[in-house]
Amino acid sequence: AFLNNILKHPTFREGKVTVNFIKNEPSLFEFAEPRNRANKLVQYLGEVIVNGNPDVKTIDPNKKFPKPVVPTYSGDDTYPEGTKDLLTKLGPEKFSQWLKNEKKIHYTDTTMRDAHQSLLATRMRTTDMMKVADTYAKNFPEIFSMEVWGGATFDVCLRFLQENPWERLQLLRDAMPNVLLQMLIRGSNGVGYTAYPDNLIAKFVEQSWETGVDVFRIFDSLNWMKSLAPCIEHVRKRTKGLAEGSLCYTGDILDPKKTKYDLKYYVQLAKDIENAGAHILGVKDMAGLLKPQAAYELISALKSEVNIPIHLHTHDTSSIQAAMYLKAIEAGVDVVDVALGGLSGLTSQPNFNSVLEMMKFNERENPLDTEKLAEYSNYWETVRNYYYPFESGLKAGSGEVYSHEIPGGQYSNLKGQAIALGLEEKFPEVTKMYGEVNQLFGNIVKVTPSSKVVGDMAQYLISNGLTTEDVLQKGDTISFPQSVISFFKGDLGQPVGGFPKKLQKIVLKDEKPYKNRPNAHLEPVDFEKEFPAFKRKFRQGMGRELKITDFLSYKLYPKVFVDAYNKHIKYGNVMSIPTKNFFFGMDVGEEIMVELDRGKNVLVSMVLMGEPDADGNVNIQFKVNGQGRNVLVKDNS
Ligand code: 3PY
Ligand code: ZN
Repeated sequence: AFLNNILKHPTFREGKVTVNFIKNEPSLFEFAEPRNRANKLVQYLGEVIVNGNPDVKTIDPNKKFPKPVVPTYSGDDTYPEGTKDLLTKLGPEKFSQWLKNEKKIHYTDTTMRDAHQSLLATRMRTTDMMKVADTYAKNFPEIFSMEVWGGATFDVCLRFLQENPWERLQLLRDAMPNVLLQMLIRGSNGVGYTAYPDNLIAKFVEQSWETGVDVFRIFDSLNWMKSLAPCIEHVRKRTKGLAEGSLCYTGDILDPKKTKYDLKYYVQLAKDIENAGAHILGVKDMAGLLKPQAAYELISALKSEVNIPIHLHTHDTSSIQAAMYLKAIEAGVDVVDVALGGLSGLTSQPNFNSVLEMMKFNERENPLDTEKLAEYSNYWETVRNYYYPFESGLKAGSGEVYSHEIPGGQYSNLKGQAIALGLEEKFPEVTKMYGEVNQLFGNIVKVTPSSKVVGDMAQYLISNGLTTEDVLQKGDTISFPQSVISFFKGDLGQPVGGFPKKLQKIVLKDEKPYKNRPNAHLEPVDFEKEFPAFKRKFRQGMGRELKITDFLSYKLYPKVFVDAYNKHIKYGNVMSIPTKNFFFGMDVGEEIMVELDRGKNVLVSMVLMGEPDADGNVNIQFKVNGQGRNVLVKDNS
């Protein structure tokens, strides 16, 4: 195919080829190989049929999958004007003032990011989002923003879903051009678990904006301004989007015994965030610890002390967070985060559909079409069936969250990890230990990635039958998890009040900690040199010219990128395989439509499956657009 592209190229045909011809002609690497692509597709399906999707650990053979009903939009093709149009018109500063002056409450819909991150271990696939994205944006242009990107979605897209996160963002942008799209970024840690060089984060922010992000919710996992401020600066300098600098809420400001994170602490942090140039103040209650009365006092204080609008985020792990929203709204909060009913509640956000009902006839009501909204909730509730292997198993709200303080987004992941380590029965002990490790670490802010460090340590102690007391008594004999060592060294920045010195010595042994920004210990990325080298190395297998966004994926997650690249070579683009088939394969006689490329669909049916031969190979017969294709798959069982 490559040779063919050369032979057909006009420069070649005109005989003007120079030494740089191949290097400068990206189109030579765009191969039209539909037959090859269809082969890869059935190869993927065959593997899943015979050996299962390696990401799916438990299968219920009796599980039924009702067909999701996609809601309609009764208007024409044009999109009603929304918040994105307003941002374009006003620019970020004036937009921020507009929001502050709004009387009615505004809503961010987190269904496509935090909701599934917190309920389904982030596994929601782009194809399920794309079925509803455009009509949703048309039916609900009044929405403040759609949180669709960042957090754990970036990693999970590449690592488990074999999707390109940038492609997801681009597709959602195209489908929702009228409303603000929002992402979550972990300050200097970007969308990863440790600090990256400043110039990499700056480029990442710039490309996120170019691809479609408007609202950057920026936080630091230790509430460290030295990590938050540079990221706010990147958004201000490199984009025309909104920098939402966020404080992470932990503890309980009403509890006189919990003095470390009190109202004064949060007010000062909020002022620092405003002074760093944020257009919006985010209050990020990642574990759902903010109680109703505390919310009233916190938001009232912040409203009187800062001049930017306030955007409130929570998780409903305790099941009382709608009450908290009501008090926050009473105190003047500007925007709250909600998830569509079918993906709301428990470790996710409060129920959008119900919060709307709660707000009916309230003086700050922002009325939306609740009947239409119910259709979308129903859609997600039905789609959720496909993701049953990733459910956390949590059945009811839990008051224990106030003692273990596990962020909603971490809970379902931690449960999955515990199962993988054979610790399922011990999960209540893991959560209790999580709370104890937090105290051992000096009561830190816990949100990705600091929360992962606490989780790793808790699991380590439970697996090895150790207590926190053992750590202090015989820590020199313990080989701590790598994330714990890195944390005590300073790789995630400095916690409020510093590290507990004795424990730091025990963990680091002879290694020296540092107190300046992790960036000071990292080499900046040499884009001029590294990007062209990256392109040369990987473009052949991708079958297309590589972009700066691919390079960013690679720099953020080198190993995950290479694994995804190798899978791409083997299976091609699998993102439009229907979710049921992506996770569970196909049944004999089943017929599915798959988009091989934009607008190019193929009809795939599974005809029959043979018995394994002497070498354990199974022959599966498919039809692709009516033509037979055989696939041989080694049965690994
Ligand atoms: C993330 O960083 O992914 C979070 O959702 C933190 O709450
Ligand atoms: Zn969250």
